Amino acid sequence: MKLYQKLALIVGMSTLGYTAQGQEHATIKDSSNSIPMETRSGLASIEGQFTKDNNLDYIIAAIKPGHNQADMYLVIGNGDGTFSEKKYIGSIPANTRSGISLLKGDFDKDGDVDLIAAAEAPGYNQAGTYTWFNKGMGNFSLKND
Ligand SMILES: [Ca+2]
Ligand SMILES: [Ca+2]
Repeated sequence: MKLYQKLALIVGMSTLGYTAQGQEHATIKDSSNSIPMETRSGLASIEGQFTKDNNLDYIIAAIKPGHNQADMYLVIGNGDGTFSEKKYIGSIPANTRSGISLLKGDFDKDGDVDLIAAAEAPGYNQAGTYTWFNKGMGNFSLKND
């Protein structure tokens, strides 16, 4: 095979989403889910059993474009590697250039997996930490009532 033929093959494979070594590399079209995200900002995700149906779910959070807040979304697992449509959980204050941290655990011991989210508070040199209580089936609230 001549060099120009090899190069054409490599270019062709790249446009199909394959590298020359055969590994796949995703394009945005391959994304199973996407959320709005400020350029050059932080992103966080965590897996967990947030809906108590034995199908693993995940939560993803990103800085909302043009806003000093991080929006969090629950993506509910179908149990076969696919996921349902994302569901907006809520937001926390976050600097547009901040990173985000997510933790999970049943912090109030009621059987539902809760969420702790933290990010740099806009205008402060400190990170705010926010506890979101799972009311069951992935409905979260800052109030534990
Ligand atoms: Ca689940
Ligand atoms: Ca709980």
